[in-house]
Amino acid sequence: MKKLFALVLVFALLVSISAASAKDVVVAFSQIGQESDWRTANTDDLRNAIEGHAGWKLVYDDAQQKQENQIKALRNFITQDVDYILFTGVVSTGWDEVLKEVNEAEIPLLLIDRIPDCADKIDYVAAFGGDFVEEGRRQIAWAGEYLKSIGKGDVDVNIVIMEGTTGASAQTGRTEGNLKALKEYPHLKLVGQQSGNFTRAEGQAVMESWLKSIDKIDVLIAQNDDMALGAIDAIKAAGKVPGKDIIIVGCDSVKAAFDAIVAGEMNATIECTPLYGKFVVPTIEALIRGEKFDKTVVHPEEGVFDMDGGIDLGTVKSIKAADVIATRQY
Ligand code: GYE
Repeated sequence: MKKLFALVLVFALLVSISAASAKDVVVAFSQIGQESDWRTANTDDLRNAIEGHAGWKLVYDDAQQKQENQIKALRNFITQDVDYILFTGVVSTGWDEVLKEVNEAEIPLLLIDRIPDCADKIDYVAAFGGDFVEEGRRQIAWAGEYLKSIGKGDVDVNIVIMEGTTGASAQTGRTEGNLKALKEYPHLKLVGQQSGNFTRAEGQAVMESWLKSIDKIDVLIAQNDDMALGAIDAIKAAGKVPGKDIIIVGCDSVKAAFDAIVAGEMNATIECTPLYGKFVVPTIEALIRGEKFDKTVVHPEEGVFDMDGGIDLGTVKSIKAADVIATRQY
């Protein structure tokens, strides 16, 4: 018995020595900040995926919405000689130099979420992110098709577009999709277009000022759910009924938006998933095995959720939020 115990002890010791001596895989992540529920879910998901992986370590940097902080973080990652870099840029321009430095340091780069404009000029392994132009198209198409479905397809309707952080690819892409799709629905009249910076507080403030300066607002398109939720507070404070007096379409499909839809205060949300851990982990595992990638671009499949379901947007049909709320992960 004693011998067996000693043997087990030696074995355990050997295992722990080999585990400690194996070099950790260091994955560094330059995150934009924490402006929205989407961003929190994105950070949590990647943190869990990487820290939950045996032998992997996360080096995390929150840039607090500042490009210069992100540039500093990337240079720090290079100095630390991390093994892999995950990157999403607060705005789409101004990354050429620092990402070339990442390339020169031969650190494999994985782009997630907002893809920088210089992507075609640099090397990266893969890019995982939403199809922002399509998301913007879906927002307008949802409003247009919904109005048709309630017999208001040929009534003039006033619409406002609340944009995300100016210059972020999530904003430029969604705005491009919004404006292109508006041409298909000539009864939707654009009466306001302003940034709410992807935050609840700014969404509320912009809606407050619109309600004072614009006579009639029928539809709010908010380029993320947080701004839509802030706007709901402003609409209520102005004595109007969100979801009825003003139709509200958000983007992201975070839990709080599902709650608002089920409560009848918001009409629809276009999904943009923040859950990239399931793409990033297998990619890094494959790189470790020696597999090669060449700028693989993946837009995850995404849905549209609303009060009643059944609105046909061509590429996708909406699903009733109440039917799937229990299955949502973020
Ligand atoms: O929609 C918004 C977030 O880049 C897709 O950023 C992301 C956007 C998301 O703050 O809520």
